Amino acid sequence: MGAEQQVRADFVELYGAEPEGVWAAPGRVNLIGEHTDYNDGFVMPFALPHTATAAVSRRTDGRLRLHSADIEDGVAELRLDDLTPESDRAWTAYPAGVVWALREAGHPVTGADIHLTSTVPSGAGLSSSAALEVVVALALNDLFELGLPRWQLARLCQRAENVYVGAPTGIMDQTASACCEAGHALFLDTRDLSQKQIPFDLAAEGMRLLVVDTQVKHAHSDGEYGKRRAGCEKGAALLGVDALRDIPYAGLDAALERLGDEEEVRRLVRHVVTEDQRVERVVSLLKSGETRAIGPVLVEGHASLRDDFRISCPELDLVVDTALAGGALGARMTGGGFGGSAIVLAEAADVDTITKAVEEAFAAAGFTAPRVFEAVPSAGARRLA
Ligand code: GAF
Repeated sequence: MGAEQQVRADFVELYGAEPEGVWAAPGRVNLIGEHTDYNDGFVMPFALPHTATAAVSRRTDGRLRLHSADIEDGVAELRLDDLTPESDRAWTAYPAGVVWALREAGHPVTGADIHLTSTVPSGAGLSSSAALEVVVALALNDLFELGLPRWQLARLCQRAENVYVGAPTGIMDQTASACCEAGHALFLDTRDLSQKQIPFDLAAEGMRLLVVDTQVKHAHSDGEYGKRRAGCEKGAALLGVDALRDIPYAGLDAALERLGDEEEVRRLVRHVVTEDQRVERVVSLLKSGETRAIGPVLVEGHASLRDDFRISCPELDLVVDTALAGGALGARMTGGGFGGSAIVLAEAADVDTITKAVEEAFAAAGFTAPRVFEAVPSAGARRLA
């Protein structure tokens, strides 16, 4: 049975009737542009083939029933009027938070039965939470005929995560899940959410992009992410700008000088300003067909996250160092950091050697075996049935 049929059959067994529809929303990999999204900067994610899938029906009685095939928790039954920010620490906070955010914004959602399942690895920095949020938002947008555009669904999902779940994340992951297109990376300006789909078909050029999930679990609500964000906001305030996006690359040295002995803030500012510039360089290299030349830019990005932003970890560094020693074109950590996944850009012919080298290096270091898979830029959120 395919994933769509399975989720439909499970819905019938749980709730005793056919769902009104089935939707899917993907996880993402970020090619470049890390920790720039809450600084009004640039990002460049693409969607994974891995998705959260939801079978959903409307209710009219103010109740929300939630079930996940991936968690042995039974059906959670909630009343819409009782949904309260930061009251739920379980997985249900993501879908419930979306319902809360829609209603808080005045949209007439009167209840739902929802059954979810996901193939996006969780805690791997691949946006499993955003996939859950976006699939629910898209389903409710369709069923209640809310007519909200994708970017606005992404904003509401971000609000669910920031306020209801309590994680101070930016807008990249939800926009990637909602707006990416197959065969493309999404060049997103997080200030005004303007977007460009950049063709990104590595297979056609004899290359591959590997995701290496280090199996080191990360969490965004645990404080370190928030500290980096607060440090960036402090930098912007000290420099008298709305957001670090407003510091041009050419003005970086002068800005760093003005920050004087604020050493930690200086490092954060240097990362964000140089990272925005790296996104622009990658976009222009891809546009001019120089795909292999993005490799060194990815490596620079990793060094900046490791040394200036200080959010890498030994496992991520080992992936990057081993892949580069094995002939990769480029490699870097991806996502929020403190664990999660790295990406490796390589010639197709080198993939097996690099994968083996990374696995052996992990074994030699005594680390848990990593999970390695190829990432193909895939479709964004969609209705399946
Ligand atoms: C996490 C966050 F959710 C994103 O908003 C982004 O800040 C990313 O970390 C770092 O680039 O995925």
